[in-house]
Amino acid sequence: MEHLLVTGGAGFIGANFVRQARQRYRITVVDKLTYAGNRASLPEGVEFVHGDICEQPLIDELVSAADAVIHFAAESHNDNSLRAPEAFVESNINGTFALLEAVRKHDKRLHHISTDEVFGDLQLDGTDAFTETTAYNPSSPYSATKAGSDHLVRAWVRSFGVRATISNCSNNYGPYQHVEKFIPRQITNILCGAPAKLYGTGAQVRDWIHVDDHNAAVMAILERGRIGETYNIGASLPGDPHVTNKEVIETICELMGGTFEHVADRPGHDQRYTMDATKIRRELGWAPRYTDLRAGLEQTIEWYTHNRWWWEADKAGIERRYAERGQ
Ligand code: NAD
Ligand code: TDX
Repeated sequence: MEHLLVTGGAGFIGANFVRQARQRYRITVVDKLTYAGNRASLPEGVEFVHGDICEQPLIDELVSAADAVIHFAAESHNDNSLRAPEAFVESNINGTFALLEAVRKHDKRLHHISTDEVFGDLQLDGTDAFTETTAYNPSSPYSATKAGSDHLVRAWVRSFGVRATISNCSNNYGPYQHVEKFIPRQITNILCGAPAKLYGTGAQVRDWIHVDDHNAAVMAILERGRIGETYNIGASLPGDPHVTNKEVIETICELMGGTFEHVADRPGHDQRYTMDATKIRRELGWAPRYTDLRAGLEQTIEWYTHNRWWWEADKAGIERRYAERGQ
């Protein structure tokens, strides 16, 4: 494998992946540049195609020229999926379908990036975690479309012998994440002199992982994963204490000298995600390098502080939309 086609490479995780993978591979990025895509997140010199993964002829041509496809492209924000779900069905389901047809036709390797949210949520006071065999039970339009895309990938593996793998990862944080998402929204609020905004009570739990750890796991699966398999990716270990949204926001406020306020809760808000990533640790020898969330947050705060040029143009519009919903 020498040449990777990276879908959604101008988004948060995709751009960080390209930065990591370009040392070892020739890379072509295809990205629609929705509000979430930003060419400035990509390093100079990466081949870039401005296009939609739903366009079958374009995708066919790009897939035929590559050795493998890493599929990040998706509508990714739960809150948007509650307001306008159509684009989620289109990009996440139809887009994955178009890619699957192309990799089937040209017999190319595919790695499909998915989320822990396909499993639904867990009770706040429990100690259980999602494994690769947990039944799918998505809550939001976003997670339902990601679940649908995972099912399509599995069906194309079984029915047509497509050489694909899937990973389901927990919440990512790090540089180049859009300011609509939880951690960058709070950091940039404080940088703008506004309070951080906590949905509801903030008792909800997410299993935070640094984006570089996620991408190192993706690389391990691409290079050593077993075809047809699904791998959970998450940084916490069984028995680790749960980290609530309120604790994350308090840490950010403490590190930055800011304050926070409670705002309207998200309808249907998933309570807790906890990943059991034993399989990828055991089979592929992957382990996260960022095991201290506070240190990872400090580094992320530093990045947003020194890269205002990257996020400032998006900030006011995003906050206006949140304000319309009391958030
Ligand atoms: P993002 O919203 O930052 O980036 C998505 C990118 O895909 C953007 O550049 C956008 O322009 C592009 N895109 C969207 N629709 C497209 C289309 N039809 N054709 C071509 N390009 C299109 O998202 P992200 O946070 O980087 O997430 C990337 C992937 O990882 C998604 O599949 C998401 O479901 C998954 N994921 C994200 C997280 C997380 O915490 N952010 C966790 C687990 C899994
Ligand atoms: O301002 C906020 N205040 C707040 O309390 C925002 C934007 C969010 N929240 C809460 C909601 C969630 O409990 O923080 C938590 C994280 O919210 P998001 O960043 O919107 O992430 P989440 O909905 O958990 O989904 C994320 O992880 C899984 C990604 O956006 C998905 O793409 C990924 O699949």
